[in-house]
Amino acid sequence: MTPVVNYEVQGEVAIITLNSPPVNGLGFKLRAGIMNSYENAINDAAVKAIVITSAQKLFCGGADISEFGTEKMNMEPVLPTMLPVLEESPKPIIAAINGFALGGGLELCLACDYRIALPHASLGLPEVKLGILPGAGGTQRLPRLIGPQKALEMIVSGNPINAQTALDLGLIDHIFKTDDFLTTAIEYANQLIESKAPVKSCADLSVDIKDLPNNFFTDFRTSIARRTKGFFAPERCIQAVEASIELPLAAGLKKEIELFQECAVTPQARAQQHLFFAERAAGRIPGLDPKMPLRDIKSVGIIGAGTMGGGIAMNFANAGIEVKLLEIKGDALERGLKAIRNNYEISAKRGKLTSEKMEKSIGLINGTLSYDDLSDVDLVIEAVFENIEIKKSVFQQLDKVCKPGAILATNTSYLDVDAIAAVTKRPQDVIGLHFFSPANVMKLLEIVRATHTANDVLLTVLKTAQRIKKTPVVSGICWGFIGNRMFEPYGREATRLVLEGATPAQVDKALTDFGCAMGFLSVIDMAGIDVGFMAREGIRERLNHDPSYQVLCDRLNNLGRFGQKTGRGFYIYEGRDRLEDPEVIELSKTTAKELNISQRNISDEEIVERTIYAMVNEGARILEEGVSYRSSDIDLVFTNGYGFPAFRGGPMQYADEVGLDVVLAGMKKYQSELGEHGKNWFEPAPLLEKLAAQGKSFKDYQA
Ligand code: T1G
Repeated sequence: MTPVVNYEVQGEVAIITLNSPPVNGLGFKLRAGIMNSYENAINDAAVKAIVITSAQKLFCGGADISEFGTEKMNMEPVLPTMLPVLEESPKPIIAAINGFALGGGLELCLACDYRIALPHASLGLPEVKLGILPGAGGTQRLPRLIGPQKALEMIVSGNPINAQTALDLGLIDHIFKTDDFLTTAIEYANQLIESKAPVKSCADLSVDIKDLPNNFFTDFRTSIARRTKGFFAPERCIQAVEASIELPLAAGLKKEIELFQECAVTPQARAQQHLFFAERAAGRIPGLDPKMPLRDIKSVGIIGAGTMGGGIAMNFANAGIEVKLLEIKGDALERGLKAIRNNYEISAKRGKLTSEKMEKSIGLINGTLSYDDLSDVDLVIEAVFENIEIKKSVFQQLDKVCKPGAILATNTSYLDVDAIAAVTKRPQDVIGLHFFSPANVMKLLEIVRATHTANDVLLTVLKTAQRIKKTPVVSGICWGFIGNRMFEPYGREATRLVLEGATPAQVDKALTDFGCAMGFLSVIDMAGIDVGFMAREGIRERLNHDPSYQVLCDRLNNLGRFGQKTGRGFYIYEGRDRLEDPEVIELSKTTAKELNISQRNISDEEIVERTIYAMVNEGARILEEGVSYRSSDIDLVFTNGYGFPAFRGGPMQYADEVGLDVVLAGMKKYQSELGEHGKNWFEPAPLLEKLAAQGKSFKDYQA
């Protein structure tokens, strides 16, 4: 068993090398190994300086998140105990940062006397993204080193800074361009010894507030209010940094631990840590060897230069991949290319990318009107009108012109990928790549594994999804795949509640108060009531027994009220204003009367329960059918593609937190209390019943 820490002495320098793959997570063993090595160095009279470095490709990924919630996390030496000991070392300690130094990994560096880095190193305190805050001195030491403004921005955003920025801020002492970082670090340590460089401690520093604007913290809170709405940890981060100004280090560290513990026990922290591991689990496909040879994707063809096709093209160009964008009409192609340039110019104006990067990306996207130009591409993505016949004819064309081994993907959001594959002679090369609009912004990519999709095709597109910085989630074949299939019952309940007497604004506010980015009725107005109507065409026979199913949407559609695009849907749109529409409320009243549905006052709690439980119940069916490999995949779909609050971890995580017994009881309550509607739609999924009876959670379920 290789030790997680190597210790050696070269001359007067002790070297402590972290060696705990994959990321030097500061679990109990590594923490104990560091402190044992430190004791050796302190007790060795020959040692005059200590270098801490890493044998991994990065320096340290922080505390071991997999220890959270276990007793190992509190087994001494814990970071808040050990770092002050290092900070008070009588011998200078040098942190040699060879890559990422994140969370506790950066806090370890802050407790050292000197910090040196390679040019590509990256330093950050991402704890807030896990629903917590730096709990080992980061909120106290960082402001002392780089000032409260920069420190607060780093801590509340959770985003890392590069080595040059760290040098400019005074967070590190030197950047070394070297192929032999260890030798360089030892030489640097010897120089410190020769020059009798002093040991340093943050305890001797106070936070420099001479340039701090008067209302800095109040203004900072206002500036982050929108993007941190509903999150618990950001406010505690601010309080911790305020403490760094008001309190001496030791007292500030105590305050930091109190605030850390306040965050650590919240459902939000569990939710965000759940999503952290979910992102990494999504790439693991049961039964597939991740080391299988993949197809080489050097160029991509995209069919359709509309909003989706253009957005998809930008993803690949941004990753440096050549794109051929095909349209059948010249003017449509021109419009598409113009829209792409316009999108880039908007981003450049916002400072999100340089003009040279913009030109480079645009230069990688070339338009064409001929399928023949796609004969050499490695991957084609069809993004034409959502009509199965049109898609079939496109795939027949692609089957003729594309080279053997090219991957043929459809961007359909709910049509049958097997039916599309069946018109080609190469169903093994066909897959679904469901991008979410706007495709160049939304992170979610639903990968639809069709019945005959080859394993290497699946793994190749998973890898490619990571290259274009998407969050890929694999779905099996069913109507609506994972997202839209679960979004349908959620939307059914939202519109049904309007029939039963809630106003669209009340339904939407209940959902945004729950944490959703937008309420369903606002979403459907934005996406287009006509789009939803067309999508439901594919499941009409399943809905016929329920005359009230989405009847309001159908009627608005037939009235030509498609939503934002026509200025009226569930709401009236005047400029940027979204206004309640008395005509819709009247329409719901008359429709309810027609259908013998009695209207009543409805609580926000009922709105949330009926919409979210209906979604969760469908998710249970999806798991049971094997359409999704794991509940955390479903959570990634909704937190990355549908505006479900990340601080709740996704619908399945939320249900696990509430308790499946509570969700089941809710389903049964509505099943019995809502008459015909309840009987039609609140039948609990067998898996929900089974897991609830076993006292288990969706997280426990493996297909
Ligand atoms: N703990 C446990 N496992 C971790 C981990 C961590 N900190 N970081 C990564 N892993 C696992 C990950 O799940 C995956 O496992 C494998 O390592 C490779 O990860 C006191 C309390 C470091 C930039 O938030 O940002 O310090 O899937 O695929 O792309 O204040 O991992 O192979 O089984 O992401 O090279 C704060 C989180 C902790 C950093 C490397 N630190 N990690 O990226 O590899 S809280 C973080 C990352 C804390 C202190 C507090 C990235 C990375 P598997 P990967 P990568």
